[in-house]
Amino acid sequence: MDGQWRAPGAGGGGMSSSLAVLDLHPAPANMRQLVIEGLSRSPKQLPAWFLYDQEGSRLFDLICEQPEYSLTNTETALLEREAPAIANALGEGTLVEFGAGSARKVGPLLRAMANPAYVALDISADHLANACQRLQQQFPQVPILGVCCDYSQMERLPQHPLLSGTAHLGFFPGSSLGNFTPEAARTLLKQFRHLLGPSSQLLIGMDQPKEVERLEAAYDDAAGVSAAFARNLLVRLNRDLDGSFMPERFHYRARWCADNSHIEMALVSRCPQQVQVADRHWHFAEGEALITETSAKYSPKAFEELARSAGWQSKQRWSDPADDLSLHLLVQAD
Ligand code: AVI
Repeated sequence: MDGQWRAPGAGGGGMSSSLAVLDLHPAPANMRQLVIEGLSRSPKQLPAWFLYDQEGSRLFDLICEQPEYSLTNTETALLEREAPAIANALGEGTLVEFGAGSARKVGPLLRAMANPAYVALDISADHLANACQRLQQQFPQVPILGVCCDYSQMERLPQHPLLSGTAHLGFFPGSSLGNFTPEAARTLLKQFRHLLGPSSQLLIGMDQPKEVERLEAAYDDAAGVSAAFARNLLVRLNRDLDGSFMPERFHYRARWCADNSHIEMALVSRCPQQVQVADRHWHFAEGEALITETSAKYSPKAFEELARSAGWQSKQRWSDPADDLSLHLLVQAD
């Protein structure tokens, strides 16, 4: 393994010896190629992760504070309320969070579990170091490892004392699986199963279908933050791939597609226009959509079926009082 161990903030003093960050140097994605592929499709669609440059991440945090977008607050409250029961069902072991980001959801579990250890996997080295340091200050007794990696491409979890001889307890909150197509979601669930290994468990947060008005408002809030989040994609393409998008020539649309049980978010061209990006010219007809993201909602039954098709079996489920979303605890099916 060509990873590099370092204590984050080395030289800054005050770091606990139970915190380490391992940088596996994930290969940078070929954005140009992905844009060419995405804009050649019909309808045009780009990978959702393009939305998350620095400004996009800031806007997403702001979306989570909008009254219409209750997912984050509901899941956080559910985790806090049910942490003792979840900890009891999980038993002892190492929590492995996939795409930990700022790791703001794991706190209640670390508080409730007996002798927890925590491993955060994320593709952004900066995010990871900051999140791990903040958590270590909050939980000085918990051994923490940050791993900078692309977990979707990883062959195995790194060899490390926190990951050997302990049960692996996967954690994937935030309904992030909903941003994948069902096929890609199945592939990812299989990858989690492979990485976590036999006898592991996976705790995963999934948003559920609800009234169309509520869903569409959650993804098109009155303050316009969701729209700004989508439009920032064009700003990013202009900056990173020498694009010529004029964001004001697109309007934002979020609509529920019942057939796919997903919200589709798109920027819709206000007029016929020609745009240059990734060294090519692209035509947009008036009313033509560029899909920026989809967000699938799974009923408990639909999610359990998806999980089963990826080799996971449902063990327990916790839900908020309105039954808007679920935390599913899965165990390996064989
Ligand atoms: C990250 N993910 C679960 C969000 C969602 O609800 O699908 C992304 C998002 N995009 C716009 N609003 C929220």
